[in-house]
Amino acid sequence: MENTRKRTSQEFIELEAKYGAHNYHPLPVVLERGEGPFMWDVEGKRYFDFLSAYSAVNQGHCHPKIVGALIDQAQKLTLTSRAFYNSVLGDYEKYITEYFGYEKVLPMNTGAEADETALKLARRWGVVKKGIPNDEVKIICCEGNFHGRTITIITMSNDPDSYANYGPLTPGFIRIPYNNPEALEEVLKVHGDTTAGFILEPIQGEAGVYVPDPGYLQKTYEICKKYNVLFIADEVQTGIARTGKLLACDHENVRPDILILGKALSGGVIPVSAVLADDDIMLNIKPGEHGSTFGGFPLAGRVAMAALEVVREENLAERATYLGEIFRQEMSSIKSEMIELVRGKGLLNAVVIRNKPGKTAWDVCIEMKEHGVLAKPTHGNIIRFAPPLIITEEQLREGIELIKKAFAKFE
Ligand code: IF1
Repeated sequence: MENTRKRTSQEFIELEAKYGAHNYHPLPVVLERGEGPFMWDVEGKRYFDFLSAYSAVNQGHCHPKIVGALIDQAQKLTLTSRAFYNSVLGDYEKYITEYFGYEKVLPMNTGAEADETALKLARRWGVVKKGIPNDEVKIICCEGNFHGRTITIITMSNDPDSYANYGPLTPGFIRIPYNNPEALEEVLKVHGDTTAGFILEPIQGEAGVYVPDPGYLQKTYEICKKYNVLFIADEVQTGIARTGKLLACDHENVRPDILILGKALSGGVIPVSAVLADDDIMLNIKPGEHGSTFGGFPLAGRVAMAALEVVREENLAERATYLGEIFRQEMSSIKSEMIELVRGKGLLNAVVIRNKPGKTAWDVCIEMKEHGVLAKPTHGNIIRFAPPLIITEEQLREGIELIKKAFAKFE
């Protein structure tokens, strides 16, 4: 092993370039410690984390209660597989189903696995309960969606970066415009009899924090009920208090037939995802017909219960609402020709950048990094801002001042 000389950021970046797949283009910063709303790089520089690992770190980095649950369980029993029972899963299943108000939960690990599980549950319900011929089952999805990176999930995408050149995709999907209830009704008039579900993000994250018009969730939910189609909400990114309510669907009092959770379900400590539904949907999958080695393992159960307790104990939804108002107000006050608009809900916000010749959203993110704030562009000209929900008002205002200084560099 090399001597104990501290390696530089550049050395870590070169290591990844040499030995790691090149499936990302990260901002040139190498982080080694996180606490609350902050991360520190290997040179010891502190940053405000305004991405929160795409809303996985809502409870803040290394939350002591969540890490404590992890450490405690890790010293007892980490994994049994579902071949056997364990002393954590039942308590976790009771806790999370009561927490969100559903009869059953199917525990998985990543968001993509939870989305895949939701699609299987919907298709299985469509065949078994709605009587749709197996090869004709359809799922309706939305333009601009992001639900993960598996072959079936990228089939739903209309972003070539997600789906192009991966060979034949999965049949059975119809894509409609987002934020357009009429488009859903039109498709269901034709395909309603063979459609099992409608899957959507209540706010489209990757698309650039696209907040639909008020009433969109309620109207599409009602259309789904009219045609006996399951309303499937992917709250992997918008859930767990991020938008100012426990779930983004709560803003319109819509109760999804299938609820998909991930990311902050574990506070960013280990991958934990979950699909919630009632018996009529959940019990169509029989023993041995779906699963995962780690799905619902004891570590996940303890970590997720701690992460959900933090959401309540620290009033994260209320904080997201109050602090989000401040963020949008302050960002909208910046006089910069690069800022086209500011949009969002709770602490899930985005700034649409008007690129200048030779100056793009990426350059703004690099400048923000220099000023001690980390965020990353999506789709080239949109910067998503999603700090941990535990950030204090004072810290948020300090971070906003740094963001303002970064934008000032382009005037
Ligand atoms: C990457 C995007 C965000 C998600 C929603 C399911 C998943 C995600 C609404 C899948 C995951 C992550 C994936 C990560 C970057 C990030 C992302 F840019 F890719 F699109 F957040 F917007 N549903 N989103 O946002 O969950 O399997 O990742 O646990 O792939 O680069 P996962």
